[in-house]
Amino acid sequence: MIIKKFIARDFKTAMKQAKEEMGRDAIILHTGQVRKGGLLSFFSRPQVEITVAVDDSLKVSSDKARRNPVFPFSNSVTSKSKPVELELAAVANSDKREKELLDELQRMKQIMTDVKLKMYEVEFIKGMSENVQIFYEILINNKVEKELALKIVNSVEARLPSDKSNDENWAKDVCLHTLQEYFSEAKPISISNGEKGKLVFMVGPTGVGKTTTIAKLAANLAFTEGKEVAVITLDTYRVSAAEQLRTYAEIIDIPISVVFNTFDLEEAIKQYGDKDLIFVDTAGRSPYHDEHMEELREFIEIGKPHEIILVLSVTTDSNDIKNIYCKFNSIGIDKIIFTKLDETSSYGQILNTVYEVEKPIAYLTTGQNVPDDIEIPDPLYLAKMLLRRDEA
Ligand SMILES: Nc1nc2c(ncn2[C@@H]2O[C@H](COP(=O)(O)OP(=O)(O)OP(=O)(O)O)[C@@H](O)[C@H]2O)c(=O)[nH]1
Ligand SMILES: [Mg+2]
Repeated sequence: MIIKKFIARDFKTAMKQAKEEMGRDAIILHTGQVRKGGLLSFFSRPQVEITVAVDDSLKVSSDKARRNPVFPFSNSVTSKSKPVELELAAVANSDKREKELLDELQRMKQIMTDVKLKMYEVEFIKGMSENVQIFYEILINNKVEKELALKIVNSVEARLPSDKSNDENWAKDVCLHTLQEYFSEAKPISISNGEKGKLVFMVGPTGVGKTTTIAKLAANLAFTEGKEVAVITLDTYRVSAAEQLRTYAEIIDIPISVVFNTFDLEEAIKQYGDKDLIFVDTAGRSPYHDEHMEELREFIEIGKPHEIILVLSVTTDSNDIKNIYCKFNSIGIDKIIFTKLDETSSYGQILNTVYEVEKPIAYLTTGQNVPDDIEIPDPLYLAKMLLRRDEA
């Protein structure tokens, strides 16, 4: 990349100079006015300064291209000395170059958008009261996405009475109130009176805590609420996976079936028809593995669950969470469980996800202990978590 400044008495002249020297592909990075140096500079007429950039590799190749234009198919007629393959290679090269150019432009566009967003952010935040600026920092440190954090603090600022803008407690209350509005009421599994055979599928990527969460829920429902619970596992890929659930089932003293195909699934569901709740544990799926997703879809079509719960770990990056959600949502998702809250101090992923996907949270899990480390979060609890400062 070559970057150069051109100064002239007006914009047209500066542009002409730039084009002559840098070529037609040059991009303007900046324009402004300058005065010539020296004692009398203050009284002199301002001049126009433009800063332009050009990709140097592009300049050479485009100059060459202008000197030796490529006419893809004319050579086979006009010149027999050049083999056709050479011409094709030239076309392929020029296509490759064009793609590189487009990629480069795309990258520059992204940089400019980022710079614009940064400038907008600085200006926007500078105009807010100090307490709101502090909350913005807390949200960002909690990994709330920038655009969402800006939206939130903008509402907070608008709601904060002007005579209370320096009152930290007022600002905090308004912030908590605003954040709560981004969360709907938690929707834990509920079993209506007389309802039998409620079928709940637990799905999600590998290792997020599906089996452990089923064990926590089954134990709580059986011990605390006196419900009759059964579990079915479709995770037959690893012997240890079925054994893990079997061990929990034995401790809780509930029946378990290991199911290998859709026929067995139908049978097991019928068998447990008189139970209050049937959990179906599924094998961890890479959402990018179409074959696995298809298999899961078949089980869901046959099972016809009352609820499908997607289990996500808060230790997963927000963008990955969104991709995972999109893939799993093709089989239908009713609720979300976020796990491993004990493994992070930033909870922005939760807000970023529910804001984007608009699905209720059923539970949060906060550790490996079965059955204790599970909670039903209300919106105030979630809002408080997001305003927690990392004391470290
Ligand atoms: N720290 C922490 N660990 C958890 C939590 N929930 C589950 N785990 C741990 O995460 C690991 C994986 O848990 P599993 O329940 O086997 O996860 P899974 O989603 O069933 O995994 P696959 O069946 O392999 O896809 C285990 O070591 C669990 O103890 C949690 O809330 N916090
Ligand atoms: Mg499992």
